[in-house]
Amino acid sequence: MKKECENCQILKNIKNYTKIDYTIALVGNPNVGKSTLFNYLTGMNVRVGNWPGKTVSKIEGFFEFKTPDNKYVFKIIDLPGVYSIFSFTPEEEVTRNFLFLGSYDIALIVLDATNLEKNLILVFQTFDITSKVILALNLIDEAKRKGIIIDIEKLESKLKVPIIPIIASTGYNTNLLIYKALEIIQGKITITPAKYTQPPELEQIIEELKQEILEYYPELQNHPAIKWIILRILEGDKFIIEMIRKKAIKISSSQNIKTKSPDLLII
Ligand SMILES: Nc1nc2c(ncn2[C@@H]2O[C@H](COP(=O)(O)OP(=O)(O)OP(=O)(O)O)[C@@H](O)[C@H]2O)c(=O)[nH]1
Ligand SMILES: [Mg+2]
Repeated sequence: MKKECENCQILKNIKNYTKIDYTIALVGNPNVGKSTLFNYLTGMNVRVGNWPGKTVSKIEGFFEFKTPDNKYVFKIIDLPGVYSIFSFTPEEEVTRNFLFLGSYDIALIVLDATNLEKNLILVFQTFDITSKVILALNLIDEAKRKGIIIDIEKLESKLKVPIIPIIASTGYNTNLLIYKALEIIQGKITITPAKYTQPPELEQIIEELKQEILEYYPELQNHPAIKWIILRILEGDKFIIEMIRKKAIKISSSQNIKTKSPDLLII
């Protein structure tokens, strides 16, 4: 088991800060404890409850994280819970648009340890959009009560992203979670999230379409989410198609792994 940063500290209810150092986007299926984690970190009191679909728009909060050498002000954004980011529902649209176009330094995906498999679609979809990700395996107290054992190291080696077991309702291991997130943001850990492949026929279609699109829109050449963009085009996603037509898709700060620059997106 990984050790917490013993001298690190989360300070909630912060009032006086002059600048925000980093932004975390909270992503996950409905009812996995995103708002519970948000409330624990920020000291706020947004709606939580044991039914899905409580958070319907994005909510911002702030906290400070003290390490032995420094202190950082974090903005954290609680996004609506979604099973996927195809943009079929208003919640999916909010979460998808923020993940793809918004300005954040890391996507923190909250997983339900009692229902892991159901969470993985969203995990892989998020990996397609950004490589700055960390996974929080929440509800491990419930999983233990139900006799569910998860081999975290094996799951980490498959997904190729750090996974931190937490209990959002008590704050257990949240120090370590934020410490690891900070290491990823600051490039101290480089991660390359696992990618899934489509059946070969579809992969070929994706590649052909990609070449065709790049001919007209060469600015998309190095876009890290290019495959995700192509899949959205294949689905007939009007919003994405319109953005490509307007040449409005640029690489946003969360997708730019090497440098921390302002959001480059212009709509
Ligand atoms: N036992 C236990 N319960 C938790 C934990 N984290 C959250 N919960 C409970 O799980 C339920 C759902 O939590 P929320 O924080 O509302 O979940 P959410 O992901 O924000 O849900 P939506 O906004 O609907 O997407 C609540 O009843 C919480 O009290 C945990 O670590 N352990
Ligand atoms: Mg919520």
